[in-house]
Amino acid sequence: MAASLADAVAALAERAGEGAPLAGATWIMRAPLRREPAASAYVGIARIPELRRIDIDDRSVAIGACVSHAQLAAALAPHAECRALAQAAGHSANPAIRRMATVGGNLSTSAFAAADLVPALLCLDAEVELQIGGTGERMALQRFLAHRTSLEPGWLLNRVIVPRRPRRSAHVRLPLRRAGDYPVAIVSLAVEDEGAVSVAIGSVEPVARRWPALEAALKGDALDPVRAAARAADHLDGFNGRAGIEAPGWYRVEVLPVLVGRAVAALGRPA
Ligand SMILES: Cc1cc2nc3c(=O)[nH]c(=O)nc-3n(C[C@@H](O)[C@@H](O)[C@H](O)COP(=O)(O)OP(=O)(O)OC[C@H]3O[C@@H](n4cnc5c(N)ncnc54)[C@H](O)[C@@H]3O)c2cc1C
Repeated sequence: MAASLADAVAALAERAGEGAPLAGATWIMRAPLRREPAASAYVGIARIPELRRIDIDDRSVAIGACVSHAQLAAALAPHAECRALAQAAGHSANPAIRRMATVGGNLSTSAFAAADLVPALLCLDAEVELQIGGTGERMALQRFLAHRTSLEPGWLLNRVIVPRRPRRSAHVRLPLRRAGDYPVAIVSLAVEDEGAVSVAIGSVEPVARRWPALEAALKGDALDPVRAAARAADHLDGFNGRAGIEAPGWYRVEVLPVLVGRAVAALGRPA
């Protein structure tokens, strides 16, 4: 169990790619069920004080990688502009998992398409801070998602930075049953006061992503749920839904217009 960030980075470097970080362990503990091999060593990072902090100032919310989903939902409750992220953290999994599961684990698990925090953070234009080969690097979350499987072994995600801007946001997910299921599809949506719209989709394709065609179609729109759903239905062409045990790929794509309508309805009125 590492006591500091420096210790964790050193321990991972020492194992030269044979070791992996262990945070809340809620994903790692199920490796045998997924028939995945365990790493030959794990470096515990959950007790590192700087990875457990949430720092909020006028410009940004900085979230340590080992902040749990439950901690994040509680800390963001008073901050309306981060509502999509608070909802994602507060409605994922179940209460026991939310107490253990961390932000860093959610973003770092490349084989997990249904991660709730990823689309919420994408629609809020989040950036990540990493330790790679002993140096710090900051990059847009979208870029991290594209590169996380090819980073130098031993990398560690330190923090997630969410810029604070006047905006409304919402996170809508569709599980097939009520509790404990991974969502079939996720829509996270943010609307800035001057009309810019961000839409991110999770669980539909192997990796969550923004939906630029719909963002352009909704920009400056008065944002009515029915009209937004119709615009979403006009822009489904670029999606290639993934097949999985909970749902076939075509279904994940077909439910998106309904979820977009629900997300717009969930935004509430402008302040
Ligand atoms: C019953 C159940 C239901 C669930 N439902 C949901 C759900 O509805 N929505 C959802 O989003 N998730 C869900 N999950 C998945 C949940 O495990 C992840 O969301 C969780 O956030 C993973 O975090 P962790 O701290 O437990 O990661 P861990 O299991 O500790 O690690 C996961 C992976 O990330 C790596 N890692 C961890 N931290 C870092 C870091 N800081 N830097 C680099 N790599 C790191 C580890 O090496 C490992 O490869 C569910 C899990 C269970 C067991």
